[in-house]
Amino acid sequence: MNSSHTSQSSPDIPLDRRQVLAGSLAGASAIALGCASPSNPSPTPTPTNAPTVMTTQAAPFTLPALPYADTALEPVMSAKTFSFHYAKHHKAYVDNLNNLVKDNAELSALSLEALIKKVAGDSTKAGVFNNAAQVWNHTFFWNSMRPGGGGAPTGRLLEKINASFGDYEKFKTAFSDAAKTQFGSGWAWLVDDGGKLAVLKTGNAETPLTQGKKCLITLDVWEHAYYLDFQNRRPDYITAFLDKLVNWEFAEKNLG
Ligand code: MN3
Repeated sequence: MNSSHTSQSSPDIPLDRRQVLAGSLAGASAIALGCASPSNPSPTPTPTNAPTVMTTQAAPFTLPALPYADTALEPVMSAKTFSFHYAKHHKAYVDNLNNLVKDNAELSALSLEALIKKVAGDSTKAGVFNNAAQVWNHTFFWNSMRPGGGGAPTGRLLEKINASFGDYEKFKTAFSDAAKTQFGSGWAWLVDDGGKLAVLKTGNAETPLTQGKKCLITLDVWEHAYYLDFQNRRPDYITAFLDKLVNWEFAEKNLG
């Protein structure tokens, strides 16, 4: 645990570094949750709430490559955290989801986003919803950060934040409060709600996708997201996200 701030990569990380780098070079617009191959090209994407992450691919879903190397966010978020949070937690949601829908022709024909919306609120499909939404939320979260990120945005996004919250500092306070006060596991979000930006928090796997809101940025506040690097200090993790990691270019793309 005391090696979590080292910049050295751990030998036990089950990631193909070349694949991760390829994902980084390809850029966020090429991130796919499906299983595109040269012989099975992706269909033309249709507009979604999150066009830079989502595709129209149906099951079986694959774990998308990280948009940067697993060491790229050190020392704030360590490769060791990625070795668990991405390579084990995120992967498990993908595997669980594929197992849950593989014998259901209707559900396995849907894109991830359509699947999430289809089963939301259906108590008989809670397992499908939880795993599908966690696949989507985590992919969105990796893209909500970048090396050298953080600080106030500029341009159109800053204007929208100022118009919606008063100024950037008031936004930071609102976002931090939501992330701190989400009791137990969940997520903090910046969303576009009909042209006005808002901060939300959701529990467990819940996502603003199902509320018809356009997601701009998210922060995972499950303990597995920060315990290796920050132990119990969730407020320090939130501050580090906002000051050093948040990817405002991704948020601006999501504004559309
Ligand atoms: Mn997580």
